[in-house]
Amino acid sequence: MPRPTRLSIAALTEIVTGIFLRAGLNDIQARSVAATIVAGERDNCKSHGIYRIAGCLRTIEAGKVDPAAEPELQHDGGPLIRVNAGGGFSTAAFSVGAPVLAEQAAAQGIAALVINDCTHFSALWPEIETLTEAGVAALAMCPSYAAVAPSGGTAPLLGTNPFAFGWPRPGRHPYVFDFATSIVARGEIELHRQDGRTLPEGWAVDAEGRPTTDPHAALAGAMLPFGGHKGSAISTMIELLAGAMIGDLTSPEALGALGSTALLPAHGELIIAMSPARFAAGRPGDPFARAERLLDAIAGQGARLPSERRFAARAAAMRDGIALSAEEMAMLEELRAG
Ligand code: NDP
Ligand code: PYC
Repeated sequence: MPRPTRLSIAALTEIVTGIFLRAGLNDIQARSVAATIVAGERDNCKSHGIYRIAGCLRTIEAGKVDPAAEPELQHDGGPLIRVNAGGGFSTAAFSVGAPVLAEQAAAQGIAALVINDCTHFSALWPEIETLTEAGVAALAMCPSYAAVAPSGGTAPLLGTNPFAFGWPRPGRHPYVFDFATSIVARGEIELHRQDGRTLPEGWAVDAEGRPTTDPHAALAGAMLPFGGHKGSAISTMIELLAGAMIGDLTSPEALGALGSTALLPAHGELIIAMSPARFAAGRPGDPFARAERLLDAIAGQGARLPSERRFAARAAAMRDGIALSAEEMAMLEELRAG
């Protein structure tokens, strides 16, 4: 097996940012999209790492993203903050809204950030970590495009709808989980197809609604929600809260507007931030100390906390660089050459 090439985080960030600037994205979009993709690669979250660059470029070339969009912040001083992404990437809109969200949550106890009219492809944990670093707990969710059959159904309707949560742990990595409400992210199925690997059973059905382990058939058919009716219900909640409630597209509407799963979907996102200090004020016990007792007890049973694998991968990447295969380096070179 050939040895991987190791790139520093800064070097990979420069390459990926350069690709997006050359593709015509303005500074805020190029830098925020590159940062989330490099974070995915750094933390060994391959389904949202450099493999996503090609999809972003296809979507830009198809004219489905406004490369010059400047996110517009709308805030009247209350707990509801809105950023209109103006047809640009969600990452740029989040970078504008996040400081206001964290400040309002700390001041008022709870605040919500609504992002509208954005193209969305990214993992949610980088956003959650921005908020836990500011000392607030956070929930984030968004629709995607119709790719998942509801539990008991047979055809794509719900999105892979990611759901993420973070809790700040002073002096330690935060507690963070971030998962698709389908059994896995669609990106994971696409990576199986790309690498010629069959899928584990129970991930998907084909276009006729029959169980399949063939990634091609799965992509033409429907993915399945995690946890049967429970994942299906959480996914539906995300359609309602982060689609209908925020005045943006649900997953079937997003697919209808885009007309293809080969491009990245446009819809909205909802992020809710809460101050544990404000919620627990006047009650016995420090919420952070109590949380530590619970989390330590979980780990004490030998269970791993979500994101531990990511934090270990991050530590290794910061020490040794990000390991990229020959194929991945060739892909980056091709994308750089345009
Ligand atoms: P995974 O199933 O790989 O992981 C989900 C979560 O569970 C992670 O926080 C992970 O931590 C944790 N976890 C995994 N195994 C264990 C274990 N044994 N014990 C404890 N915790 C565990 O993720 P998905 O494939 O569901 O989703 C991947 C990404 O795709 C997410 O970041 C999501 O935001 C993104 N996504 C984005 C979409 C979009 O529309 N923008 C749509 C769908 C998904 P760890 O990372 O440390 O393993
Ligand atoms: O991996 O399911 C996914 C996904 C859809 C849109 C962005 N990521």
